[in-house]
Amino acid sequence: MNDEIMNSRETAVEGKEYDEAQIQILEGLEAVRKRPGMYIGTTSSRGLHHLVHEIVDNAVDEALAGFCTHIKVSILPGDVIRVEDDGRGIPTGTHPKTGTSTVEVVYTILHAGGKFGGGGYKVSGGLHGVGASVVNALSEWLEVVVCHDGKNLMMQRFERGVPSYPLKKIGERRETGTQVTFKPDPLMFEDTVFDYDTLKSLLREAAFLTAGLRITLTDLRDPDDIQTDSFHYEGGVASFVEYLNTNKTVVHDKVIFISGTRDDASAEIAMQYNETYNENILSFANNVRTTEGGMHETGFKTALTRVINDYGKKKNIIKGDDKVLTGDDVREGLSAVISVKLKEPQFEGQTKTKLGNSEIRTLVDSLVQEKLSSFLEENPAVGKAILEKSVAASRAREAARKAKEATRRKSALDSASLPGKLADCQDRNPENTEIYIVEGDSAGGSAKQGRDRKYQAILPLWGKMLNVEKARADRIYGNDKLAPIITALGAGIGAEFDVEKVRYHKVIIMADADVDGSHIRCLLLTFFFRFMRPLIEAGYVYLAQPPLYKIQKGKLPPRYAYDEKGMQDIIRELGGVSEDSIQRYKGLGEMNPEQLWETTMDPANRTILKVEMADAAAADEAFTLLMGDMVAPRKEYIEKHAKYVQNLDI
Ligand code: 1YM
Repeated sequence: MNDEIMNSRETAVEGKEYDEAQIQILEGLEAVRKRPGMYIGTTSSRGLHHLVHEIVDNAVDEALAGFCTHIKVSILPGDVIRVEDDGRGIPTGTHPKTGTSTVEVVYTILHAGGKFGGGGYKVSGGLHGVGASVVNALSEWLEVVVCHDGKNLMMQRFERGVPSYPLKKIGERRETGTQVTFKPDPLMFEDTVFDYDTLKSLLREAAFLTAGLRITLTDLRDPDDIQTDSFHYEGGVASFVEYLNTNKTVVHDKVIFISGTRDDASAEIAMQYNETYNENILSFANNVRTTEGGMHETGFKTALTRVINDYGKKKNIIKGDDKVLTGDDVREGLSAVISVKLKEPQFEGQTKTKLGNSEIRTLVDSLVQEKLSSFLEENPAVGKAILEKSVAASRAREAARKAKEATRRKSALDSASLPGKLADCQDRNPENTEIYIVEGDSAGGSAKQGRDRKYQAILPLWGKMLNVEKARADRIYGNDKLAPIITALGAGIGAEFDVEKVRYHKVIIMADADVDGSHIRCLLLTFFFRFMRPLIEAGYVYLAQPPLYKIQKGKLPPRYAYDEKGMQDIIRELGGVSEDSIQRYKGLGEMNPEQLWETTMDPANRTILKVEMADAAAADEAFTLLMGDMVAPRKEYIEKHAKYVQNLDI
């Protein structure tokens, strides 16, 4: 390497400044070779193919500047790459700052790119905007052949980034242009074999992104099997979308095209719906694919959802009570290409393929808002077709969601851990449904037989409950008595509890009208209060009121009383009854299914008490008093109020 420095030095204009500049260049190239990943993202096959992209990018820029019409890429034997263009040719004159040729500057100074060669800004191409010098540093050798003046054919060779000799004349030529040939350094890459198809799609993409440019790819590695492809699209990104929709039935004939520029940034968007259910949005920043999306995609998606919804409402295609179309709805069957160009792209994300510049979101959003809205106004048939497609997507999604929920209910049912089996109802709309949490297995059996299975679910519980006041949330979760309640309600517990997800808007505790029943009620209410408080706040918790007495006089229909006074009233009403006509229920289990339905479950006859939380603090105190550690006051309270819950003012 020292020899090469010496060689270069011989060509120096003169003096110290030149030496220092040369040393800096060598240090720069050395840095690239030390940490190639920092400059090209990866040294995998992707990084290898990216080298081609970097060189092609310079030629594409020349095409964008309006001087180049055809780029040829060849894979030569030995996996050597050659890129040629018919542009102006890289300037060959002496660069004032370094005293070397501009060609050498472009190929040896990091980030040289468009900062050289005269004034005008050039967007930084390539994944990281690194340019030709990085490709040079990572190549075993690289040769540039240039005709810039339409007379002299100039050439320079580099080995691992270092000039083998200064730019020199090798002949004469009338046509201007640049030819770069390089062999990626096997010391720098995991693999140096090029994949034809990868290059093919990369170059096809580049051709789509630069309307009118022709790009040809030829594989000359095997003389018996020469492959070649040529890409040339007058329509640019619109052609790209047509290509994405090849072999698909399209919803509207013409691709919608939107473009605009603001400050230093520009955007081109093409979109067309097809009859599939897939979304295919490709985005690019400075011709580099942004697979992780970013601000340009976000701007597009946000504006698209807004514009389609607004249009649908305005044209009455989305009716008043229809759901708002989601992003997924409006993107179903959409093929789109978003291509933005900007001065200083910020690439973020795991693979550095996510555009971070927020000014681009605003640009794309306002372009889509303005131009797509007016397009839809001007093309009502297209607007209608798109809206109908989106509304259909929305309906399908809603149906799918319901189906999924139904299977989820099923799996809750299947759960082997349920101590009492949940008998679910048929209706899936929580607003219509109720669940009876029933004390005891026999009462559970009667309730299952007596219920209206369309909207009434039954969850029998047996045994004594855990004293929830003392239990922590994690123990509650594992508790085999409470777990089925949590599962059946389907809304989680504690901080995670989501009242929106509750599967029944009436949760009815049905327990005996005795002290044990009171205990169960108290435990359940404590549980709801502690771990599902919004359930009480929403007014979803109720207490069933089973009768205490049945009064049957002769052939008259039976009458039911819920307390002593009620019984006396009925007896008086009936003009007195015999002792035998009065039955005192000891428990819910004593009632047959018909009786249970008639007295306690039939909305037409039953009385259920809504558990209200007028004063949450007071309720909390009462629960603590009743269920906490202080046994004496609890005992006293329970003895005083057999049906205390009603007296608790909750
Ligand atoms: C096969 C790769 O690099 N072509 C190419 C590069 C340049 C120009 C033309 C060019 C640019 C400008 C003026 C300008 C570059 N020039 C420079 C720099 N093909 C390939 N074709 N004249 C010619 O940007 O003003 C960098 S790239 F910096 F020297 F101008």
